[in-house]
Amino acid sequence: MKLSQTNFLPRAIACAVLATAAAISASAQTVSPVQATADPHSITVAAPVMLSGSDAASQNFNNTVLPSLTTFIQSALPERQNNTASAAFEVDPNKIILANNTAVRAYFVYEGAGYHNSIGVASQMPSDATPYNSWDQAVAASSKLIFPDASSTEGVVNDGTGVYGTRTATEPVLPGDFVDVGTYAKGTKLDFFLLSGGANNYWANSFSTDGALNPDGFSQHVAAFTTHLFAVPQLNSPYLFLSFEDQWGGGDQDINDTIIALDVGVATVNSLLATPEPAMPLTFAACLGLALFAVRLNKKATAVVS
Ligand SMILES: [Ca+2]
Ligand SMILES: [Ca+2]
Repeated sequence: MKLSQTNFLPRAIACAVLATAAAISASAQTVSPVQATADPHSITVAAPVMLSGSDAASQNFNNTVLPSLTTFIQSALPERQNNTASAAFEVDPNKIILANNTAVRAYFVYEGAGYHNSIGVASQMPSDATPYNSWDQAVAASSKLIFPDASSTEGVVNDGTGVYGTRTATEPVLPGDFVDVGTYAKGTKLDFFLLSGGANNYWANSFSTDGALNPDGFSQHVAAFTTHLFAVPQLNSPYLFLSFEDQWGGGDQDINDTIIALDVGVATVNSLLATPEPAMPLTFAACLGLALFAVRLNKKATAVVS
């Protein structure tokens, strides 16, 4: 009797633990035990940061995207080099307009920054007024913080509070940690912003995907690319990557100080790919076209004169 009781209890506990673990791995997400406490500009926090790999979607992201993405970033967006003309930036981040009603998820991917940056999003319908500037956008009613402190021990600058691969109070995220940002209606335009040093500075500078709103005159604080550019391109992918420059005026212009991945759905990504950002070669081609046109005009004029 006594023996069977002592056997039963540990077995029952073990069964309960196993059942709980099975339930978690099947569906549940796990809230990260380390949440940043920063609240720059008193912006509403979208949702808690969830642990990398704690649901099926994030496991899929970790397995199918993150390894190729990390390799791509290392080769295409090197630290402290001017990446403004990089071919990596294939789509215009100022044109993220949802093709369907969409539950948007953001994954932390990379940081190559000395600052402890915050990342957020504001949303606009076509009828909404355009914000006056990037600060106005960051404090708009629709604005939400996604990663209040996008700093990681796996980043370029480790602040010394933790070893590689750990989450600490001041380096709270690891690659693959994610936030379910919210569900937005079809036609919503998403404007992402970086608050430079936002985790340490309540009145941090805000830099928007809409370059026209940035008060420092540097229009490329946010650039974007997709899985199409990987060594093995992934077609019809729902992922879009935003890469941020955190320094006033552009600084070193490496545009890799914080990098996040967004799951915005295949239709929205394909729509962005259909309207690529005007890249340097296109601009050059346009200039060349104008020059040839001018030469032709000049020839015609010469022909008339002579
Ligand atoms: Ca950097
Ligand atoms: Ca930089």
